[in-house]
Amino acid sequence: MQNIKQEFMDFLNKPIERANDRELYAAGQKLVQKLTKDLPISQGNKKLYYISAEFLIGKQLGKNLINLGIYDQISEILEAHGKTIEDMEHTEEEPSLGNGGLGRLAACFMDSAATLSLPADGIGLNYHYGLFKQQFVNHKQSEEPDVWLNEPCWLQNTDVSFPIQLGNHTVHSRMYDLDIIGYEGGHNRLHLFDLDTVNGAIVGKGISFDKKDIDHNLTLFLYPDDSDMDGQLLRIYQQYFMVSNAAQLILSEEKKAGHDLHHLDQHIAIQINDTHPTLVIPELIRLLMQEGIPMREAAGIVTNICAYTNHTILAEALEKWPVDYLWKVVPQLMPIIEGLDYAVACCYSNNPNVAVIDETNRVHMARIDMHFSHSINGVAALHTEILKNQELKPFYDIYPEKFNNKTNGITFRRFLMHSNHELSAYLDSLLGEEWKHDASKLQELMQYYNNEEVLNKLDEIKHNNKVRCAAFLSKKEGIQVDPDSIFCVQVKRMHEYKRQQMNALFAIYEYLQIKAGNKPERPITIIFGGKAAPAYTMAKNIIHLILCLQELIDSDPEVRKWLNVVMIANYNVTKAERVIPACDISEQISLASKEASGTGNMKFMLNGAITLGTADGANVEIRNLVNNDNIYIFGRSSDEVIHLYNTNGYSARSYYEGSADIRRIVDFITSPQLSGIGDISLLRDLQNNLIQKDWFMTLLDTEDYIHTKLRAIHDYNDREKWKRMSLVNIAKAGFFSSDRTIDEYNRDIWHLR
Ligand code: 26V
Repeated sequence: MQNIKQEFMDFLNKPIERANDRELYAAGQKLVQKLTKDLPISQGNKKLYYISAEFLIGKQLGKNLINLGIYDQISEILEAHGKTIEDMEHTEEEPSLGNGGLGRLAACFMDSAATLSLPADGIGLNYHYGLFKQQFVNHKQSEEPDVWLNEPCWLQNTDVSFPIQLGNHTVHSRMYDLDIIGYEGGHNRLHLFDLDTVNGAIVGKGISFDKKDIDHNLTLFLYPDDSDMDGQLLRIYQQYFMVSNAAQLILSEEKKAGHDLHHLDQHIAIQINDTHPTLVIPELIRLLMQEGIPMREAAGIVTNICAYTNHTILAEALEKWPVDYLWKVVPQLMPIIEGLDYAVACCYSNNPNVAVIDETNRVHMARIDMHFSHSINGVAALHTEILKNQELKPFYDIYPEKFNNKTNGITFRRFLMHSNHELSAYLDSLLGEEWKHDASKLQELMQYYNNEEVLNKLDEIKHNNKVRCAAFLSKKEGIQVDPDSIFCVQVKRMHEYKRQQMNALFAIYEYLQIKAGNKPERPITIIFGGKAAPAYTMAKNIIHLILCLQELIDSDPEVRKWLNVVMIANYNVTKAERVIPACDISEQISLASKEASGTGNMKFMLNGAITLGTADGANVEIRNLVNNDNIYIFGRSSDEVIHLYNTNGYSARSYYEGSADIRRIVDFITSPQLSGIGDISLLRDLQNNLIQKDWFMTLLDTEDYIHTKLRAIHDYNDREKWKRMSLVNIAKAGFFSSDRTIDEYNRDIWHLR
């Protein structure tokens, strides 16, 4: 303790009382970096490289202090001098290196692999302006560069650099490293590649820039707009830049270790996180061929090394690049890709659905992954079954042994210990600290199922978190919410399949009820948060509807007392940590079959919220763990939905015309009340889409959703029942620790030990 304090004071170099928040943060960072230097890098016979376009790592200081075991000490030291650890943490900018679930999963996996002392490095890109920063202007989303890279920074400059051929010229990369410190465990690294010539000054209005100016734009943004050819070329440039760096780094480390490249598969494993890093397969083959290994053998080695994770069945995410584009961006890879296509055609020429290059001359990235990896995994049990039996069935027929499930997980260090200190400390007092290393120990909470004192304390903690969240929203977002209302929370990327629009329809339903004099049993607060892809019009229209509703309700004192709709701008990991512990009802309402897993659902459960959801993704596994009594499942099953798609059997209009209730709430979207606030053309587009198209079948489940949500709100008033449900959810959440997930990846795929 004394040591830590002294070191902290040395770095601060002034009395704590006189330091400002920024200085406290800088000293905290230096302390972490000093302690990290003494931690040896995880070692072993075999090493994993986790390649991902996204690493949504969140702020680093608090998490690192927790994992180093000194969070509480630092907190006490600061408090003894009139400061808090929040003062120290809040000035850190959150790295904008991800979009949603896939990127956050990569971050949780890095934390767990380090905690389990598995040798596992991440490889990605250092996006200067991230995805984008979301603001609301005139009830609409607008996008700005997310300027997150500033001093003092966690990234360390290295002198590692590789030549990368981009089209017809060669650039030289630079590697930045970020320490990944496990919880009382190992130490790994995240390698983020960049280009010195990239220049933020080329960004004009919003997030617009010259897409052809590769040397200056390459690592500016994650998922730059790809609605035109230049945008798609830029995506391929980014992907190749990422994986060529990865492949060269891996080979240089292997050579340094003196390993025989013919037996590379004994020493390394590569996990390909969705299709974005797929080109690592031909790139590694190419580099091995340069080392004198014949193509056939090189392809075999690479297949033994690589494993592919699928994160979505949505067609829009299954990347298919035109051959011409690849000839332009990566001509050096095309002979390899053609060779792989030929190898596949030799075996399966009668099966055009598995060809690497299809009849329209597009290269299917996922197909490269599936032929030339030894493992193909989905991210929840239901999702993996859908991959095997529907989406990827032609591949399952060829390679049944490659398919396996790895249900996602989350790190409890961030989503409980850091985000919900009070609950974490209370669990310690009840169960001891073992759950922090063995999350299944949370089950022991079940012994308190009938213990009134424990139930009341858990409820008190939830209420305290709601008060804290309300204060945060008021201070940082200018949003007022009532901590005594029920908090229904839906925070995630904006997408039609996630059906935020259905939640908005519930809000309209309640609004109309209140206007008709039917008050809910308790005031309801509906909290939204999430970004829409800049080119995704319908997702932006949904945001517009939500923001118009927010204003309509807020300006109506009669309704405001009973119903509140709020949308948090620029939802990110930091805001997630504030809102998740405060949630009562966790909204996981995707169209069944479409949400591969979801990981927010796990975070809410762990923090004692009750899931209101469809039988989709990991919701199914949550239900199996807590039983039907402790979750609200509604809506059509994935089998029914898949059948509707296959038979063209869904007609939104028939739901609209068939129910007066649905008609009333859908009609309200273009009511004078809402169009007086918003843009009638956007609201009309959304309404027309719901009635005429509704590709993600909102109206199919809307009535069931409304009834089930009202039942949940009713049950909330049976306080004893609700408290028990909450306890069961916390107790059963242990399965969703990413330590368990990583253990399974290692056991079945990587074999690092
Ligand atoms: C794909 C694409 C395709 C090109 C345009 C930009 C873009 C951006 C992201 C993606 C992939 C999104 C995939 C994703 O985040 N999937 C989520 O992965 C989570 C972790 O496995 C899972 O829990 C969610 O259900 C799934 O939606």
